[in-house]
Amino acid sequence: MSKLIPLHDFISENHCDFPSTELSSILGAIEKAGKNISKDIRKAGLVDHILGSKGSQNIQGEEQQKLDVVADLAFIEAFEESGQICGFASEENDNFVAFQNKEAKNATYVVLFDPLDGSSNIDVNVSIGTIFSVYKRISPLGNEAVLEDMLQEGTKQVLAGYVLYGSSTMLVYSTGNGVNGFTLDPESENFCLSHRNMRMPEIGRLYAMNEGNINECEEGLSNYISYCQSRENQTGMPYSGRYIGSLVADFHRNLIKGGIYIYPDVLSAPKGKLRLLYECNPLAFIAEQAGGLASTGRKRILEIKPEELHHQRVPYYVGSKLMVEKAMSFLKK
Ligand code: AHM
Ligand code: MG
Repeated sequence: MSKLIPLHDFISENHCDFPSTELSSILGAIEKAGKNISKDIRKAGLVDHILGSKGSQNIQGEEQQKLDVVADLAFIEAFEESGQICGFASEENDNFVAFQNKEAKNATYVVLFDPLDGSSNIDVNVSIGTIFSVYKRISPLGNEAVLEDMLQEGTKQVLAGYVLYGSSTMLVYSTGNGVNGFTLDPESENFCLSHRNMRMPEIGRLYAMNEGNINECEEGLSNYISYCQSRENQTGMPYSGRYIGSLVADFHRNLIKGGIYIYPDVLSAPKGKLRLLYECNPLAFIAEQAGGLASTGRKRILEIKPEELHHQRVPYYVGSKLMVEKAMSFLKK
């Protein structure tokens, strides 16, 4: 077997993908926190303090922490320690945070992240993931980060990706020059290059949507789903439905095999469920970098100007290029 290439070596060999050493050390912080969370997840059922709801008490009367809070803290600590981040916003925190020390005020980047996506799967041993997005600050160096630093269009991302805690743990990222994937080697505890220059097939045979919502969405979409299930579709055979309910896992499978993931606007979530900044933008960046597409059904995700930090949700169609284009053609303009 050929020699494994650890992430650190890959970054040194491909330093032109990283416009600055600061950016590579941010990826190093993500790598470190991702490894720690992966360890926690692997023993989640065995350790009292990481499963269960925040606010509940364990049998000794101690407060239990949800795994997503543990993950949030691990990433924040790694970002702060890196000294390269002036502020962050996370799905788990009510507001964005500007780090206060001098080093941070002179740092160039902000990070937005969802520490552990797929909350309904956390306690039931199904794949979950961390999603991250890095931007250059707009505010002047030497000052605290401000809200405008966080509210940038997805096209401005300089680094984005995810850590998938699945049957193996993987780190997938892009700096805008293609997509590479690394698998955590449990022996050396290094993320090693396993998926070089990932390309999403232009078309696949998989569709992923919570079909429990089918009667709650627009007619064009239910017609598209019927098309997926028919022999009239682009492959001449019904597609297979695959829905894990963890966006990162559904996305990753489609990235490798080809497919489409849809979370539309529905009656119970009139703007869609997924958050533009924490979930949709980073994966849209990866999708496009791998040759796929990401759209609201009407508009390119990466061109949406964010207006609010937490509540901005969008309908989401992401995956293989020809499949997303076909789905869009079923929707009213
Ligand atoms: P979360 O941020 O609360 O975990 O919600 C996001 C998740 C996605 O990972 C997943 O694709 C979707 O919600 C599943 O939602 P639903 O259960 O409505 O199908
Ligand atoms: Mg989430």
